[in-house]
Amino acid sequence: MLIGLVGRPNSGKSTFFKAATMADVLIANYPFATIKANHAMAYVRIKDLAAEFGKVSNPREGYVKSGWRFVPFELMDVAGLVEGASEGKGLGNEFLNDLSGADAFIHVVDLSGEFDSEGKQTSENCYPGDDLEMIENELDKWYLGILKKTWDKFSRTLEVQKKNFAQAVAVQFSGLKVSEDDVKSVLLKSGLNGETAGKWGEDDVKKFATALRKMTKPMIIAANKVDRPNSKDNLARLKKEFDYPIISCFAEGELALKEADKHGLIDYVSGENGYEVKGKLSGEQSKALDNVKKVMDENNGTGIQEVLNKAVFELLGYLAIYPAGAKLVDSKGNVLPDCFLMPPGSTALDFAYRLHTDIGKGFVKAVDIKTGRAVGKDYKLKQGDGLEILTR
Ligand SMILES: Nc1nc2c(ncn2[C@@H]2O[C@H](COP(=O)(O)OP(=O)(O)O)[C@@H](O)[C@H]2O)c(=O)[nH]1
Ligand SMILES: [Mg+2]
Repeated sequence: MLIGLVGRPNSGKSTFFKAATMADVLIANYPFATIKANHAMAYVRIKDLAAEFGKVSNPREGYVKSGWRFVPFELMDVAGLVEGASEGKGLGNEFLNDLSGADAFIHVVDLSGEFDSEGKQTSENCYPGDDLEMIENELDKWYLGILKKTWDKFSRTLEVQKKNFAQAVAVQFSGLKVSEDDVKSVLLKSGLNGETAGKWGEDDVKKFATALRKMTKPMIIAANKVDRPNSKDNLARLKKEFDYPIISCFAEGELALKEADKHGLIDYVSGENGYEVKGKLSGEQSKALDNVKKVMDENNGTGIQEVLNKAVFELLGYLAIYPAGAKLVDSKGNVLPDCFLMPPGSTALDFAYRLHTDIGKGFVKAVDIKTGRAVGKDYKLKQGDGLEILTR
């Protein structure tokens, strides 16, 4: 699973990315500071299952802190999108390709209104809803461009040869994580008929491209820079005018907290509305952290962890599942070392195969370690399950 950060230049994508991953990236208040896509691990936060058994887990990947388990997934930071990107403007098409592999987008929108659609500072209040529409437009045109490239030939051949439309579109969009089922469900929702694609008008093709984009690149809005003077008004208006999930964020604050935590100055658990001072703070550090705390208090935290959790668990519906032995420990004495993110609808058998093909093949039953109850191969996984798989 891969989630991509999108947004116009200077909205705070790299700051969000660094705060979420603590990877080294260039943060700068000039457009296109980021040129190549960066990939790193970000984390979703769930209850540490070991805590239910009076233990603390020993994650092989990710980490555990104050009873919370942080499970890694891949996050991608890309260059900013500007109007015309789908026609090659800005860093254009090449970087749209970077976005192909994403399962979902976190759209980092700048609430401050202090920068224009190209990320240049202005004295006017630039309404962030315009950025939202611009990005949507560019993404739609990107999808439309792929469809149109071969549409005429493609739709005619399909009709003549009575080929399967959904299958053919999925092939055309290979690499963009578009499945046949996605295409079928878009057709159903939009009332378009794939068998007569050759006769679709321009508007039908557009409508189809947009619906396919929305289905295959679902989006959540990280409304960033909530600390700025115009942000509150802009946020209220955004929430009124758009029906995306919108979460107000303070990426710069999250980054300051993570840095201070890393240097042992404070104890901060991402997702909490607060921190504990551990080390000796200079007057300046103390003041800076106080300012962060003020914004956090108004915003109920920095919002960063909430965005990550919502993107993975709600937008994409993934499930965090622990493989477990009867005593919770593996052969080396590690407590619940693994936790895997499974796609929505996964079953106990899917999970067994995720662990190892042999475990899938030899599946007899699974035991829910919270209840001790045995479940069969068709059992639908539930968020936070711990399962012991018994094999032949
Ligand atoms: N006030 C404020 N500034 C922020 C916040 N997040 C990022 N910035 C600033 O916005 C500018 C652009 O940040 P960057 O992450 O490089 O943006 P990108 O071009 O979208 O990757 C930098 O000066 C950041 O310090 C925030 O939460 N609040
Ligand atoms: Mg950047």
